[in-house]
Amino acid sequence: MTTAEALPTGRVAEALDDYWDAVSANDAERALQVVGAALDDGARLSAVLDDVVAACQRRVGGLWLDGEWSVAREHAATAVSEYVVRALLARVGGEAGHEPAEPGERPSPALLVACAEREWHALPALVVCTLLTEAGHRVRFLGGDVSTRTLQGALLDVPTQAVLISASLASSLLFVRRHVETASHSGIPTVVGGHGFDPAGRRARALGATAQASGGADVAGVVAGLPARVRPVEPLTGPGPSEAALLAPRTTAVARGAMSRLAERPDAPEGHLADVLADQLPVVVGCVVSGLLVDEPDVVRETGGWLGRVLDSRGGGPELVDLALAAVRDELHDFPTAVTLLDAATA
Ligand code: B12
Repeated sequence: MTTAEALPTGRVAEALDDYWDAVSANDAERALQVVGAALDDGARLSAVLDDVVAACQRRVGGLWLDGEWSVAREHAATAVSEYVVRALLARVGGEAGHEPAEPGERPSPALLVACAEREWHALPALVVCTLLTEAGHRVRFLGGDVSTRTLQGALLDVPTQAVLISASLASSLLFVRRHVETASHSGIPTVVGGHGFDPAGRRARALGATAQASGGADVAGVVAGLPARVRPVEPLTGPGPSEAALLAPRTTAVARGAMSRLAERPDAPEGHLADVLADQLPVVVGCVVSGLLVDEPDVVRETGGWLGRVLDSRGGGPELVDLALAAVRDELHDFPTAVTLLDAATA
């Protein structure tokens, strides 16, 4: 059933408009009332999450990209939506009942949902938790920025059916791989998802994930098709993964070095534009790490396109992206595979 069938025509648009007003006013209670009213009118939970909450977040992202909203406003809006989705999760019975009913009784296996390390985008994973809980699964949400150690601890604490890993950033793939390794070494299958992945599942396969799902619509079916146990993933070998391992701890240093190179130019970016570029370059270098790991120049090509939009709306011309990528390339002179990857991405 589509959203249009679930709600009278125009009702979703109305809910989205009201929700947007509440979110932009940082009024979490009102935002919750809006989605509560839509659900009471017969809207499906998945429709409310996709067509109201996620749609609002996309609008927030567009405003930041266009330079109209600050990161602080983006955070505040996301906090409202997180409040709403946590309330919806509680409404479908989530995060409760993890303890065994009787002392000594072993709880049934749960789905562990975790963001990759350094990944702050927790809301997408929370939406997935809510829909899986509604579908009858026992779900445990570990939150944003989950370290390997935290995941290891959780796997010891909770009998686990599968680990679901969320990555909104294409620069997170190395950290996704660590979660895949951790889970598979305990025999536990993994499902990955989020904007960091390509729809065809190429990156997920390269990282050794058991499966990928696009979101709430297909995740329950993907979980149903998982094997009970998996073998430990094979190590990633070859020049790309080797350079990725060496480069990852130097991401910030490489980004800083590239900024210093740019600063020496007569046409160097200045002021706010330079600050924005300095903020984004570690993400670009992180995408080079990801591209090396999964052997895919597209990861870097996409981040170049995104950087272009960010800089363009802040007064940087298209040539600034080319200059920035060239400065990163120069800074990576000790990483020949990374240089080849960047050349392929910018060809
Ligand atoms: C809000 C937001 C932020 C906030 C996050 C605040 C917070 N507390 O969460 C802040 C301001 C901190 C932020 C920061 C950054 N962000 Co941001 N952010 C967003 C934004 C606008 C919304 C994210 C969101 O809440 N979505 C809502 C959910 C419901 O939507 P969803 O992702 O579509 O979720 C579905 C699917 O993805 C899927 N799914 C997701 N995870 C999983 C997991 C599994 C297992 C499965 C099966 C499915 C699944 O199912 C979900 C439900 O259907 C997105 C843009 C967007 N359109 O989503 C950018 C976006 C994710 N951000 C982006 C970037 C680049 C950044 C920054 C690097 C920018 C910067 N340098 O400042 C930083 C990085 C911070 C970090 N270390 O994580 C890019 C990522 C591009 C990429 N693929 O690499 C995006 C896509 C924006 C863009 N188009 O450029 N961001």
